[in-house]
Amino acid sequence: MLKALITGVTGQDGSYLAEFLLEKGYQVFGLRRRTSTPNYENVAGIKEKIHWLSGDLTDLASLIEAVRVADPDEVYNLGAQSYVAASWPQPYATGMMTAMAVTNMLEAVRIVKPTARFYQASSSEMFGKVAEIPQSEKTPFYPRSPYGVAKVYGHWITVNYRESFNMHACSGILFNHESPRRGLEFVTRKVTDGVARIKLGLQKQLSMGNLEALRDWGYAGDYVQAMWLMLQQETPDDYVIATGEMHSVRELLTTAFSYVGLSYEDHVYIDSELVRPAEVELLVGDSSKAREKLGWQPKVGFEELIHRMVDADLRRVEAEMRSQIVMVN
Ligand code: F7E
Repeated sequence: MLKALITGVTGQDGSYLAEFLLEKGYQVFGLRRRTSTPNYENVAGIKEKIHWLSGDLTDLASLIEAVRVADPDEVYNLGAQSYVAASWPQPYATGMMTAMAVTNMLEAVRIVKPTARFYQASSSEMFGKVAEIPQSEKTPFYPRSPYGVAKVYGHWITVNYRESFNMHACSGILFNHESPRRGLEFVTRKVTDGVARIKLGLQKQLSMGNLEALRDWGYAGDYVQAMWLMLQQETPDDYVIATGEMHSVRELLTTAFSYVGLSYEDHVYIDSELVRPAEVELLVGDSSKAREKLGWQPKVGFEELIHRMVDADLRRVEAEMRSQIVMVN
């Protein structure tokens, strides 16, 4: 039986990947760090099937122990401080968790199980102030946030371990990918949750930042399959994963509000605090290498994705309202 170790397993991508690997018959090990209020919401359906290991990405000894116990064939490094806006007020912590932690994880693998295949969650944020449209594996990086800078480090240290130690290490340059499991602070989920609350009468207004930003939004469930495909190749390499379609935050608002018969202009106001110190204006990926070499392609389009997220948030908020009524009575 193949064994996989996932960091960030309770996050959006980690949970979809764990489900995908369990279905393929893998034994899945999940690294969890100690917190006073653990959150297993995303892995609720598979919590008992995951072998939990305690560790912290900033603590090499704990990672060495985790790799020793799991003895994995594949390691997926998805854990990080992943919210771009939080990386300005916490640049050092972001550097530790998003950049240096990659070295820690690579070191743990190199020391304990150098034959294990390694996946690094790299990001389209590395392209930042884009040098060309669309962005491919050959596009130079120009990060625009402490988060983007940290991800560039993570990418290059992964490439370096591949070239220095001949490790099977891959970097997946994933463009934005969303789902009902996306954290509420990210723009798609913030909007779909806001739409549900406004539709159900719990809220009237929604604060937003830059509505003109353009992103290439795909479905997280499609994207985790690309991670796995990268590690099944004989030769390790780096791949852009994207839909190739670009939409603005304004279009996201129109799509989500109109789906429930509302108009975003009646509810959205701009809060200048939400406008970032340096913005990534436009991202759109060219994933032709992944499509040709991995046979990967996205299945869920933009509209369907946003509609699914609105539906899921309507269901969740309605259920929360019902349980509150039950509690009051
Ligand atoms: O912002 C604009 C914001 O926070 C998207 C992470 O997974 O994808 C994600 O990074 C855009 C930006 O994602 C609001 O200024 C407007 O232009 O959903 P986001 P992100 O920063 O693109 C990449 C690939 C990653 O690697 C990251 O880990 O939307 N925007 N108004 C807003 N964004 C937020 N969050 N909230 C707003 O109110």
